[in-house]
Amino acid sequence: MPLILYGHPFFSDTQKALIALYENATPFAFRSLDPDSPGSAAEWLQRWPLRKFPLLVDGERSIVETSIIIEYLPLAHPGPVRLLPDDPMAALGAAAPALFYADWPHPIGADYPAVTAYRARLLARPSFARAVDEARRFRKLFPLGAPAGD
Ligand SMILES: N[C@@H](CCC(=O)N[C@@H](CS)C(=O)NCC(=O)O)C(=O)O
Repeated sequence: MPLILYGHPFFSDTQKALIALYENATPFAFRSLDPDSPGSAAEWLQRWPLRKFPLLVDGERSIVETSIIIEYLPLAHPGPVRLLPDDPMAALGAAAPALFYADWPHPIGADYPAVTAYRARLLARPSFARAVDEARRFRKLFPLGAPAGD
């Protein structure tokens, strides 16, 4: 049975789980929790009454919490791309998609070229670019408006 991921494409926690799955081309079915897919929400609430997403379902097992999902995937469904560095301290520093969204209300600016370049490298990564693209139609949900450049 393929993995099932429940989440909303515009939310950063969901995007982190999507990126982890895309990185290794792990087969999964995505159940989007947006108003156009009411069946998915009903299914999700049945599986996880605490109403938090993302939720990964692997057969009989439900995995919640983004970081646990990202730790679970290499153990249960390993692929060629390492999702976490060996150094546990380095593993605490996930930047995407938080850095992506942080720039919208507070542009990082020319004073921080390394951060700007890091953000650009993240966006150039196919797994993250795909997650960003798939969420594009939800940008109207961002109260302050999304910049045209991204
Ligand atoms: N620490 C959790 C946070 C999950 C979480 O709060 N998700 C939000 C969306 S990003 C949610 O489910 N909100 C719905 C609610 O709180 O009812 C994780 O990383 O998975």
